[in-house]
Formats: sequence, structure tokens, C-alpha cells
Amino acid sequence: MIFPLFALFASSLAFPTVKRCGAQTYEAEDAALSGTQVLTDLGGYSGSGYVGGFDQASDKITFSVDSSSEKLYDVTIRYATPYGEKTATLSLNGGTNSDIYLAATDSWKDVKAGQLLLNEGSNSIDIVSNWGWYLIDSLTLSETAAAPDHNINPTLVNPNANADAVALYDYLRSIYGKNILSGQQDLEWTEWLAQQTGKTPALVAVDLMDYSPSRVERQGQVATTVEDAITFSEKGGIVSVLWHWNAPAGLYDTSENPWWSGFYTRATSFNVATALADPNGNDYKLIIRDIDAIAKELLRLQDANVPVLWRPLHEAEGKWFWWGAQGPEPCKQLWELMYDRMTNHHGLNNLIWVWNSLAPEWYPDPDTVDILAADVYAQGNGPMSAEYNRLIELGNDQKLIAASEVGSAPDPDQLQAYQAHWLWFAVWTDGFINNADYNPPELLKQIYNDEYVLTLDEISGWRG
Ligand SMILES: [Ca+2]
Repeated sequence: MIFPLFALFASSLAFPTVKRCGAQTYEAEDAALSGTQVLTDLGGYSGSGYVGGFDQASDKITFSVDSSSEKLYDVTIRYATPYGEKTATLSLNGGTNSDIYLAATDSWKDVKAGQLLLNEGSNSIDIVSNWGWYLIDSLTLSETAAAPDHNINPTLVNPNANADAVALYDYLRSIYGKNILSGQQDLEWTEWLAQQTGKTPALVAVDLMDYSPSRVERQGQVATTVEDAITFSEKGGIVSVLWHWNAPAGLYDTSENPWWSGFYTRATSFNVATALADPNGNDYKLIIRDIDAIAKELLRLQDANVPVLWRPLHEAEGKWFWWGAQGPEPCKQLWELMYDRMTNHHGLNNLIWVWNSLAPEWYPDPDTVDILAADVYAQGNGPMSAEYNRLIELGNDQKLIAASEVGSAPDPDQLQAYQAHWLWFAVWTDGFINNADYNPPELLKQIYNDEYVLTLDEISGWRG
């Protein structure tokens, strides 16, 4: 969404020019305010105050910034969130948006907010409400240093990884930083994409949700996504698998929270912490039952020579799924239990393990993780550099990094300009891939036909 209001702001204030190599701080209280106010109640701010009052969706701060040439800058925002964690939207020149996560803090704190590619001359940078109810003290820009070479682990974490998985991993390493794989959630959308763009994605993601035992109990064996994965693999495509794990038990099954929404925290009384705390208890046995049921499906893929980018327990840090509901410790324990059970008990050697939260306190044993991933639903087809850089830091740049779910397919020009080396993107289904607010049809076509973006026809031979 674009707010065409910049012309209304007089540029009479003397804003400093970003100096080469130096960091330059812009005080929020000196910027152009729209629906927001200068405040001074919370001490410790810089300059003469700070800005709050983000209570309407369009409320914002607009910083006017000059750059001596087109150049990439690191962005730092000084903020406070006295009402708990929030998300803000950062917008450049009325276009590219990114979501900035603001962790809870009563006092002023800096957050790295990714990068912005400024135009030569004047630029406008907006901080727009999003969740609202946060306070902004200042914005600091410093020229982005050239990124050092990646230092990606040469081997998978499973020493017994099979030839299919090793071939895929070697291929992924070979393209990392040079290209991005196009990807789509659910096989059925590949035909739609072929009609729209003339291309088929290189990667398809499927969900094992309907193989969850608590769903099979109610609806029988209706799932076909394993077959979808095999079909796509036989065409030469790359397969990613996630699992909306319907809770093993304790489904409320009300009209508000029906059994089929049982992966949500709000839809079940199943407590992952107490279940894991008692290895002799029934809930623990149900966890193992479910892992074994899903392992059986993944073994079918192994038997069909399909290596799998395996992404269970996704978005845990959001806590909206039951596996994240009790905080990081039980979730990490569950991840490591699943890794051990699937790898060492079931002999699943076709899996490449994809961890899908950004916060350091949620990161499980790095020896059980091959790839780091983020799910990003900001509009505007931006490079998602804030999330990318958080994952570089999380994995010490030793893990490949993927945009495992996105609303907007990223613009390859921006990916390259921002050095955001996402390995793949996978756009979510109905409501996103076919929604012009997220993916304008012309841009989607451009993205799918860009040289930087690999499609199915361009990846043949990845098995070596
Ligand atoms: Ca200030």
C-alpha cells in the first residue's frame, strides 16, 4: 500500500546528509509526523524527545534523507515498547516495505532493521504503524560494509545422509548467493503459475497436516501430498515438506476451534512441556506415535528417491502453534527428539533439516539443523533483508538461508542490491500468490522470467 503524502511535507527542515562511511542519526522528533506526536515522558531519549501515538493504521514518521549516490545503508532504530513486543513497518520512498520486529523493552533499545538502498539525492523513509503502540527515538543509517564470503557447512548434519540428500545439498550450496529458487506452496498452484508466467517453479512445498493421527482418526486417510511430492520430484523439481501437526490429543473441537484447526495453540489443551517432562506418560507416547506416523510418510519419499527439505515445528517463536506455546525450551527438546527419532530410529537419511524461527533463544542444537528459514508476509516484494541478516547472525553464516513462506515473491533486482541471498522463496497459496496486493501479475511474470530466479526448466541436472 502506498501513501502518496510525501509531497505534502515541506522539506524546509535542514536534514543532515549521510556522510560516506560515517553513521548518521536522525531524530524522530525532528521528522515529519502524520498522526503521531512528539513526547518526552520516558527519560533517556536522544535529542529533544521521541515520537509515539501510533494508534491508526496510517500513522507514521517520515524521515527525509539525502544520499550522495545510490547506496546501501544499514538501518538501526532506537525504540521502546512499554506495552510488550510489537512490529513496525519500514517503507522506503513509498514502495518497498519491511516488517521490523520490536522486542519488548521498557527502556530505549537499538534494533537492527535491515538495509535500505537509497537513491542518489533525496529519499523518504517511513516508519508506519503496523501493530502500533511503540515509541521511536531515532533512526541511524550507516553504509553497509561489503559482506564477507559465506562460510556454509560443507556437509549435512546427519553423517548418514543418503546420496539424494547430499546431491541436493551440494547443488543448493553451489547456487547460494548466485541465484534464488522459485517456489510455491502446494502442487496445484504450479499450473496456475505456468499460465500466468510461462514458467514452473523449481521448488514445491507440501504439507503433511492431513497425515496427523488426530486428523486421520476423524477424516480417514484423505491426504495425497506425499504423492504430490513424488509427482513433482519425478519432473525434476525440488521438494520441501512442512507439517501443520494437529495436536495428538486435547482438541477442543468447538465451533470456534474445530478439530481441524488443532495445530493452533488456541484449539487444544495439549501441553508440550508437561508431555515431554514425563517420558512414561500417555502424552509422551502420543508424541512418539505421531512422529512415527509422519516418519512412515517420509520413508515413502525416501524409497522414491525424493530428498526432502524438512521443515517441522515451523514459526514456533510466534507461539500460535501448540509446539511453541510453552516457550523455547520444550520446543527445542521436541525438535531434538524428532531429529533423533527420525534419523536414528527410522533411518530417514533423505532429510535436510530446516529450522524456521529467528530468535536465538529458540535455536535448537546447531548439529540438528542444516538450513535456517523465515516466513515473511510483508507486502511489496522487498528483499526481506532484516530477517535475512538476523538468520546470518543466528547461524554464524554457516547455514543456508531460505524464505520458506512469503506473501510477496521477492524482486530479484532488490535481492541482489541488498545482498539478501535467500536460497529459495515459496509463496503461500490462495489469497497470496493470486492476490495483486501481494503479487502484481506483471511483476510476478518478471520475477519468474528473471535470470537470477531459477525455475524448473533451469535446474535439471541438480542430482549431479
Ligand atoms: Ca529522539
